[in-house]
Amino acid sequence: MSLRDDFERDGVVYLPSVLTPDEVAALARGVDETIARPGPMALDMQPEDGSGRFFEDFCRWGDVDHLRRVILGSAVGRIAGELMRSAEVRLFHDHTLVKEAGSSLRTPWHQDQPYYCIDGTQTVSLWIPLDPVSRRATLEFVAGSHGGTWYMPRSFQRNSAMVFDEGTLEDVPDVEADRAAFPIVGWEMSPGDAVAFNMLTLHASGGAEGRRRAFSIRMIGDDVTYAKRPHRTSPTFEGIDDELADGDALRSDRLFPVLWSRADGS
Ligand SMILES: O=C(O)CCC(=O)C(=O)O
Repeated sequence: MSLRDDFERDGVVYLPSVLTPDEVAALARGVDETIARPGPMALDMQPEDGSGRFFEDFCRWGDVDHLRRVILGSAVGRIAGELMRSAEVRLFHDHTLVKEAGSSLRTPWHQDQPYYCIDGTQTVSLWIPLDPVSRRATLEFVAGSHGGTWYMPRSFQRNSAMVFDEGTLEDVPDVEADRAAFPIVGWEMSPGDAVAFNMLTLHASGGAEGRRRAFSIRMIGDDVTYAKRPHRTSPTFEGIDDELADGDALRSDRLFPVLWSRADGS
């Protein structure tokens, strides 16, 4: 079995040492800069028990040089192209996710694609920790859950329906209540390792032990198209409707730059 077969079957694979030490250091500097200078979509969640906060920011590749350098210059585009069997790979967006040491905030079970303005099957997200992550605190997945069902996207803070009207999609199953009933996978990880997963694969993570900085690079392949949704997506893309109509391929070099193509890369 190849890694690509595993990715297609399980919707997730573990990839050790995807980034070089220099790239890990650059991403860490980029994440520090992002926290110091949050963007318009940044969220800062403080748990009620006063433990460490959970900081998130989206789409910072355009103005944080260290992030852009790694996204455009590392192996991530080629890896995505091979996993998705895509002739071309575009960046969809980046997502910074930092849990401070001791944070009790769990990331609830969810799929990513229902939060987004895209349809299609050639999707992959690389979640890359910049600090060591134990098996207990790591990102976990329900293997094979990318097979077709779309679950309702909900706000992590308020649990309210997002993007689609309440009641139009079924709710995420209560995986935590019956973990033994689901094929849950997850890996202890070192800085610069990645888990690569389809944007429909159910995933979640525990709170943080030490400080846990992670960076997700989300990439799309040939069959992905723009999908207008009834409500605001997360993230949003400024000016997208001036460039793309519902159903168009995401061919905007301004918003979604090409990271790799088979002709260049093979
Ligand atoms: O870092 C986390 O806790 C969650 C990550 C996640 O859900 C994602 O990258 O899609």
